[in-house]
Amino acid sequence: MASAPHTLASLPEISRNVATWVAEVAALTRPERIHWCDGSEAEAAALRAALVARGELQPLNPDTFPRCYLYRSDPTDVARVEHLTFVCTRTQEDAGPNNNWMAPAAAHEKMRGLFSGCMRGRTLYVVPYCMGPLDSPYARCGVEITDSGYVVLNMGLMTRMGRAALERIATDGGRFVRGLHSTGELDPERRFIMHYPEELAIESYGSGYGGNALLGKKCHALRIASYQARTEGWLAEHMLIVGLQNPAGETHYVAAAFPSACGKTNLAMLIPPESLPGWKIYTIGDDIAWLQPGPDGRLWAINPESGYFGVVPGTNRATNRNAFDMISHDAIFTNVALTADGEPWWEGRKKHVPAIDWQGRPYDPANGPAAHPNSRFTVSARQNPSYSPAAEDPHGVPISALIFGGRRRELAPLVYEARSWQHGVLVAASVASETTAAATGQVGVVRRDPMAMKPFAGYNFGDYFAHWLAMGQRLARAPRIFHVNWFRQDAAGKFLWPGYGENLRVLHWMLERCAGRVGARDGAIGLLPRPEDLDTTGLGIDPSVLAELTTVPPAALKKELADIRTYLADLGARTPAALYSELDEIERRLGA
Ligand code: OXD
Ligand code: MN
Repeated sequence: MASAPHTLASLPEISRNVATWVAEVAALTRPERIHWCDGSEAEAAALRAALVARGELQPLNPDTFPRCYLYRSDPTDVARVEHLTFVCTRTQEDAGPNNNWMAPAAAHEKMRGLFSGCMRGRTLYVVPYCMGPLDSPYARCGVEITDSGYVVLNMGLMTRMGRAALERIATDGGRFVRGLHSTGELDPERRFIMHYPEELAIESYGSGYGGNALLGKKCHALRIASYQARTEGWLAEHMLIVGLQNPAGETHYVAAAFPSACGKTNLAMLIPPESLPGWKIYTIGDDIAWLQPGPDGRLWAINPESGYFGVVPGTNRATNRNAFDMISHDAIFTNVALTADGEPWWEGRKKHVPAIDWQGRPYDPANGPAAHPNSRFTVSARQNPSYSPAAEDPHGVPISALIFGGRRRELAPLVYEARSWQHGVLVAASVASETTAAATGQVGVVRRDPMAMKPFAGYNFGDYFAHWLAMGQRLARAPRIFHVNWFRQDAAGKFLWPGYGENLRVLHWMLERCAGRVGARDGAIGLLPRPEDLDTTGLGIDPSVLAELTTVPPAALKKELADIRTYLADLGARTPAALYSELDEIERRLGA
């Protein structure tokens, strides 16, 4: 698995398979020049300078935000476009009702038309990358061909990019995920994100926005990888990975899946509150986990990424000091506002006021938020004060608990535990959450988002749930499964739980459950903490609020179960019968 010493070879000489594909793409797209990325700092610096000279990047205040840049995307291109994202398997049934589908031949033909001659006058960048530590048996490589310098800079932060990745491709037998990307004309009518899991290929045209254009992230590490993981016996999930060290010095790792913009980055770099002294947090990843059964019967996780592409609004020293410090140097900001002295500004930033909005206009509150609600930062994970060296471990970290959750005003309690792996798979498959600005479309509507993978599973959800069930059978020491909801509100719309660092109290309960040191109440929905099981010292939370947070009104649960049953049935015949048995069991316990 170690890199081959191709140090004397030029980049195009390292892998014949890559070079052949680059030549084919160049013949189709007709670029003015081709640049093979070596991933060096000198290369990134030259590219930043070129983008600044062309007005595509703007340096931010060098005293307060050294080596930080602002990038403004096209105002019609600010989020993932789920309605223009396709999974192109041979049969529509394999993509499932959870994906838009197009037959591979038709999709290739459509994309060929769009890509034909699209890089005339532009540079074609060849971006070899490795998802996961370069020496990890679990890492997988890809090559993105793009005509966007912004994409190259972001891929340089988000992945292990350059010569070493190309060398790994060569030693891996020349196998890699082929990702072809062009910003095209940024015309929403000519924008498609196509995935061909059976061919390990991606084609993306017409968008320069993160999740549509940084192909290593959602397209490769989730959609293609989830498909590949099923055939190879592992899991590619939309999960953060975090290590929690308790005051006694024991460290446990948990992985947590929440839909986009529901606080994964905050949880991954949580700051323990002063009222919980002695805890330490170690971040492994904030968005994606690749999970493998280990020889010891436990589930082991790596973070395939090496950087964060996080939501900016709401970040401040009180909500997430680590994140704030991490983005105050060497960061790329996308679609934030500017202060008069050239600092980035976003809603929730306590200091200063915006002068210029995210579209470059003088700030006027009548135009809406100053920063786009889905404005982002891109930084290397190494800048995170809580970054763990274990993120570089080729074998990953062992997972004690899996956590699922969503953003729900009502119904879902603060936390509960699944009774078994099979029950946990139902809990995960039933996740529902209010939509956020991470994808285009209406915000705040509750939708089902199984395992937080609705936009990212590269195959039929029925098969995906069956794969999850099968994985449990291969794990002698499977992680326990929990569900959380930090977002429960009272009738007046006030959040019942303080969230952020205080979420550690809930994580503490989970770890104590894993160690068999704390009790729970057996409720119909699952195992819930009794008031005395949660450490709420110093929180000043009213007992009635705590009671509300940890109970589910039976009538509402009954309705929810009926809704889940309909949802699963609508997914079709491939939904495993075991999930219906789990629903029957909850209904039986509810006396429904
Ligand atoms: C992301 C997303 O960018 O989930 O991570 O949209
Ligand atoms: Mn995400």
